[in-house]
Amino acid sequence: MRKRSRLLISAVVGALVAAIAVVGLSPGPAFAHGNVISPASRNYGCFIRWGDRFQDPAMATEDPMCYQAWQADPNAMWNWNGLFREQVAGNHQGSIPDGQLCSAGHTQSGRYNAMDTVGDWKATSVGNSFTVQLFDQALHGADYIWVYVSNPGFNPRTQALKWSDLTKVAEVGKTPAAQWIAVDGGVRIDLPVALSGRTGRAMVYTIWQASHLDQSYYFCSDVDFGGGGTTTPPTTAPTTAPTTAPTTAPTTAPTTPPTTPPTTPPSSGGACSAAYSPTSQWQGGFQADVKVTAGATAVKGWTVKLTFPSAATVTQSWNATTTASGNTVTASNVSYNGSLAAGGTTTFGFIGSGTPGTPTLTCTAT
Ligand SMILES: [Cu+2]
Repeated sequence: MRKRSRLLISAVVGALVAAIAVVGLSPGPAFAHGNVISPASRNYGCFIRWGDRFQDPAMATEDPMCYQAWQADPNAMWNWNGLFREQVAGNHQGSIPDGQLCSAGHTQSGRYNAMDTVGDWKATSVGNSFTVQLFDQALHGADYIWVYVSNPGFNPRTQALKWSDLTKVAEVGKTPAAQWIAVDGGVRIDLPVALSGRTGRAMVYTIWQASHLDQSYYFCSDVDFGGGGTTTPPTTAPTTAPTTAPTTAPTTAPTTPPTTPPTTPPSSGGACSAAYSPTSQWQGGFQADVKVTAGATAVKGWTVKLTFPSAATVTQSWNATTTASGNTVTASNVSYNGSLAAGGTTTFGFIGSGTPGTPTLTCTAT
């Protein structure tokens, strides 16, 4: 990436603006993280637009880039706060190949790979002066935050992003979470960016080095500067960025069955096992994935019982039907993921309230 644009970026504003006193915040739990909420990053934008109706077939035509991303891995959106790498030691370019910037170099076993897909992602309309808002659910704070904008001529609809496409336009150094803006569910920091003469589509790329282990976050936000760009027809981008913290969970459970027909179940039952992975935690709630693995023979259905140390409530689940009673959450397969080949796996997830601790799991196959 070039150190500075020679042409069109007239001002580089690295100052952090408001630093509001934060009262009563305690250090965040290790499993919560964050994202750029404005201009919304690719996966956060897909989560906000479609999280409460991610099986709505309208997504395929209204928002095809989100559609391909949801199809590729819905956990990239449910876990919108987990797009990071560890142990990069500041060598961002060396760790992330060109063309993989939006997935942080296929991080997290490839969960976010679809963020790299080239196409017409929904873009946020911005002026030449705009603000990047980074939401930090875990009160990590920052060792530093670097904001880049793609150079004039780069077209995110037809080109994969490379490091050489980027120019740094804003940065902030060591900034503890106590100096960020307190918002619902975490803290936010605002980084002003001031450019000039920009039109059309561009990518904003944000690197957040959290003050938390060696954890580096990478976010692609599609923006549209509007105005006269010959390659830029207007888009149907959302015009209003979220100004408050995101909610931590979609509020409406999916009701539409998936379009993939269930496969014919095998005739005999077998054993299964289940493994629990907490993916996120915040004050008053948590999110977890459970991986179900069939045993030596195929199964045609499964039920996982999670017994927590204290009472558990499920507020949202996906890829399973869940019920909670006392300390126990019972999750059963849905129509499309009950059949597993021998050794086959599937994953379901849920959002719970409270802090019920780590469960013990049993898996029963049918
Ligand atoms: Cu974190």
